[in-house]
Amino acid sequence: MEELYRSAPEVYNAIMNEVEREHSNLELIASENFVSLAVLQAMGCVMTNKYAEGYPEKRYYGGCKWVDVVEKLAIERAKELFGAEHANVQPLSGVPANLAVYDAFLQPGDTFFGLSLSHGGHLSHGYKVSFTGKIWNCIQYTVDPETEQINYDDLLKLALEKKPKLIMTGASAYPRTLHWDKFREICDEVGAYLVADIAHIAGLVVTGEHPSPIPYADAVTTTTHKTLRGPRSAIILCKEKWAKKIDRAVFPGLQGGPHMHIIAAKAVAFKEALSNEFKEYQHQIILNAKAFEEEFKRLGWRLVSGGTDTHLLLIDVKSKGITGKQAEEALDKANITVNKNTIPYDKEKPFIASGIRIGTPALTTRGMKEQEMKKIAEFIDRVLTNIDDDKIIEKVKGEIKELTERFPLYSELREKRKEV
Ligand code: DSN
Repeated sequence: MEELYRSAPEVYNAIMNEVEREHSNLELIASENFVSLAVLQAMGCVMTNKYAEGYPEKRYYGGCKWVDVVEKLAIERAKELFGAEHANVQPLSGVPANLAVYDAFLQPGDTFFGLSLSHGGHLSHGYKVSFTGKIWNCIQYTVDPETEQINYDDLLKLALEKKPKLIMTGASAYPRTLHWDKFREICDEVGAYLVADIAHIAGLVVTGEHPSPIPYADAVTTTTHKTLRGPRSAIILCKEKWAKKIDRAVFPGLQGGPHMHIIAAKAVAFKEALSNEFKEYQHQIILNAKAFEEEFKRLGWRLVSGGTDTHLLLIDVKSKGITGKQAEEALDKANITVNKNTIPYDKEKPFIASGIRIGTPALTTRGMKEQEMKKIAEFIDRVLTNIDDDKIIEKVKGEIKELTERFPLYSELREKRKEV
């Protein structure tokens, strides 16, 4: 970072402050993680300089010999990792990946289904303020009011009535297993494409901790920076018969030049994800989430759907009289980072929300295990049951400092920090 320090000290300083923040906070945002230094180095490489519209060996620019090497590696590793017939590694992020898939399978105005945002879905699954809810006619399905889980019989009834051309599945705040075989049956009943957005659970899927949609879905999208622990980006996987449609939708349909430095970093991350350590890491993510489930229940918190099968939990903080916003702000003061989140049938607006979402991928990367999760659940409980007591919050913050010092993050960067 020496050159950065010399040429843009104010940016260097902000970056180093962020390194310090990541080290000294307990990161519980379920969609975040900490990449390896190898992934970071690839993201900061000279391939950012290169235009490479097209696909390997079929580019619209000269000089693509070495970017072809990394894109082919990323494609082959993605196919191996997911057991997929075809991979497109060019989507810039999750929303563009979803847009490309809709464009491949739908005409403007066609009807598709997506899980409602406040029931765990994502903006790009057809929410009204997203382009995905404007270009296409999206009908949002919901979870069952009793179980707070997807009711596949109700979904079939809705599909028979509305006849969607595509059903988007997957979620951003759904703590339970997604049953791809049941989604497939519903799609077959009405002749719809099945698409799975596994952004949150991709790491769990490739290591067998969650069932894989690959055998069932026509296309699968995923970001690469959540449980998969790669650079901030996305990929699309599909059956060979859809390869051309998907590739054309990504380029030239939606995007121009692919970000080759990020594709290089995806190739690095996919190699890491093929390792045994990654398998153990994903298993620990689940053990840690289960430890949270047990401890939060013991402390008397209501968990949406009663618990978790994945890396995340939704805590209904309104059941103890506080809003998600208040909870997020109080926890922030103690250096615990979470996000407020609506819960199914929430009466609060998304900016206030009745819940918080917490996830274990980032802390598990730091090496924390079940006993640390139990301690952290207790910290959260202490803050949330004393949100107006700054003394208690300050005390918890002190205990968190001790904990984070025992699990250092990015020491290589922090030790070389220069004063600006
Ligand atoms: N923003 C991501 C999340 O937090 O789940 C989804 O894209």
